[in-house]
Amino acid sequence: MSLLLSISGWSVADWAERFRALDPGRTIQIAGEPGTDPALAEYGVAWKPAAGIFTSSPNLKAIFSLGAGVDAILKDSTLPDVPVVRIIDADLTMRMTEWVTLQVLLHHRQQRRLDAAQQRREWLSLSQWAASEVRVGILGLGALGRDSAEVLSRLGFQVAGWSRSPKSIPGIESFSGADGLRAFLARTEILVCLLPLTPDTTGILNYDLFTGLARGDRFGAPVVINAGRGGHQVEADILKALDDGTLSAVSLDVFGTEPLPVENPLWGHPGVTLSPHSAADSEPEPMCRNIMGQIAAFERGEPLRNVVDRNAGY
Ligand code: NDP
Ligand code: OXD
Repeated sequence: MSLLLSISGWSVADWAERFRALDPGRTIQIAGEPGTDPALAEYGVAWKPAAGIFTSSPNLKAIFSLGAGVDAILKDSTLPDVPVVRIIDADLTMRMTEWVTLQVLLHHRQQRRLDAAQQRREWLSLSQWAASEVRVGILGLGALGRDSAEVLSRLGFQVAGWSRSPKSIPGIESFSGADGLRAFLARTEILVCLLPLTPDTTGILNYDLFTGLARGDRFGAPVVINAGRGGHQVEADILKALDDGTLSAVSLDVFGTEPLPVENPLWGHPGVTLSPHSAADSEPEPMCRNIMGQIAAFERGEPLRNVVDRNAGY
């Protein structure tokens, strides 16, 4: 009854400690450490795992992602044919909803203009429009997109979402599929991306898409907010769109290369608000509880929940 942890970018020792504390009877192994025997592993636990890491584990029953996004796991062509389970957890969802709400309000309340005025010690009186006048559109109405949509709707924004399949969520206008994208964009002033990274969504935040967004007089030009994955955005197109006025501002949490290299022009662009892939951190305590709870249920004979569709890529 062993877990094999393959985690990069975060402290694997901290995660191992949490898992051990929750289930002292279980063997918790760290991939690549001396003495680790991958053949013992029954469950894999992964965040940006090393390619091929689970190929020497013939007894593997499932792989648990430590995040909501599984793109870094699924890109391993040697991944064994076992269920891949992603995180859906109230703690993670609330963190993302906080970040999305923060960014929408930052642009809606023109906070960056006020920050600049403060630097100049200028008492800047701006006229402020109501949330009910602003149309927010969310790409991806899954576990995260839906919660953000509902909270923004409660704040009074006109909210719509775009997903693969149509949704029926009170107060949220639903658009779906390739056919629904243009109409969704045409009514959207603030665009939020909470899509998974798949072959279908790679590069979706590009210049052509930006030109399809609604141009009201409130923001001067549309705003784009991305907390999905860096692979969704074409960074050169974002810079071009900011510079020629196609977009007025962007908030980005994710990047093609992370950490974002110091020489990347996004760092210093006045239209860009950045955070370091921290919109919704996977907090070890609730995530480990979630995974150990799933394993306990699975070992009682219950089905695994939140299993990824490997063909769809999410
Ligand atoms: P879900 O799988 O619950 O939801 C994904 C949504 O995207 C669904 O509504 C799905 O449609 C839609 N979708 C997928 N592919 C397409 C497509 N081709 N066209 C239209 N809609 C599509 O994912 P989560 O909400 O849990 O997470 C979303 C992403 O957020 C993660 O994959 C990850 O990349 C990112 N993330 C980022 C974090 C950060 O800190 N920056 C933290 C956590 C997650 P349908 O409902 O019809 O299936
Ligand atoms: C996730 C992330 O996918 O933190 O959970 O990016």
